[in-house]
Amino acid sequence: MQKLGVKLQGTFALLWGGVLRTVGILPSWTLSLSPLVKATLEHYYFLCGKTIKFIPLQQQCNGQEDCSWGEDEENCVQLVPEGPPVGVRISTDRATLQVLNKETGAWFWACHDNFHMALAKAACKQMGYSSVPTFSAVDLADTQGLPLREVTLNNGVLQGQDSAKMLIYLLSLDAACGESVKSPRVVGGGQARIYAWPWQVSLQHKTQHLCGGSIIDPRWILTAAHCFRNNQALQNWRVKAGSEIFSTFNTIPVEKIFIIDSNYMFPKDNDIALVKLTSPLSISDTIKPICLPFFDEELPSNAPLWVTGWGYTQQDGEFSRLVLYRTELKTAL
Ligand SMILES: [Ca+2]
Repeated sequence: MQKLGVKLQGTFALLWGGVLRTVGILPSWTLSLSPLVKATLEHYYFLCGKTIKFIPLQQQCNGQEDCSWGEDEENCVQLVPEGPPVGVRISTDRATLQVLNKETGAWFWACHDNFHMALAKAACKQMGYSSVPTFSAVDLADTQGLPLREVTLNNGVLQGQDSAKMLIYLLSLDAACGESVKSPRVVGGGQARIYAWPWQVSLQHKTQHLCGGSIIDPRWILTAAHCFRNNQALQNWRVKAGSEIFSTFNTIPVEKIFIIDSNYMFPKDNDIALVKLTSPLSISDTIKPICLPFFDEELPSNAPLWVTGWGYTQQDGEFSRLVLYRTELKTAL
């Protein structure tokens, strides 16, 4: 293995020198390499583009800038420190809006009085939604001990002011989720159809299936942080949606990957990652978003739980392929 590394270094240095003499322009050298040589180099080395310097591939995304300009750390999994909570949230109880008083840390219901579209858009933007919301008033029989307050806008952030009015508004986000064209789903374990689980995607690393993921938006996939434990370079990842059978055809490159905890070597509470795609998925019968739970969502006792994932199967002892499976669990609440 070590001999191969030494030999490659000599090979690319020789090629590099020859190309430099041939084209005379440093950035053009890669165009002159044969695909085989280029693929071989990329298998062992990372090219610092601005200084035309090779570094061992293991030094890409290792947390240290080994290229003079830090290119080796640019397209990697990004750590997003856990920050303060978003100042608005929607209760699962008829999708009513709550706003956080950041000074006291207490939540209050948003009152419908003087509420307008700019406030609704600001609330959605704070929660990460860009679509245009709709809203209306609704009587709230049970305020669960939270006060009602009119809300105003301050630098794009909703804030409350004292109010004795008793109307609350209902916010409706036009984000269809959790719907499949094949329902109800078959009870028990077995091979799953993508029509029944259209949010299921395959995360592929160097064309190998490594993890499953769920579509939460045409540009975003929810998955586990530990999938990227040893695979932090973005260019090696692609996402396949809309198929229950493993395929590397028509996969989508990854633009960014976010994790919220650097200590994700092993699955734990914060084992969550968000993957942003370079281009949006086309929503169809086989590609649809899953629903995220509301902050106060509680599963009823004995609610069915489903787990879907990819695994190999063998048919007639000859043919092996990676297919989507599902199995049913039971809550123990
Ligand atoms: Ca590095």
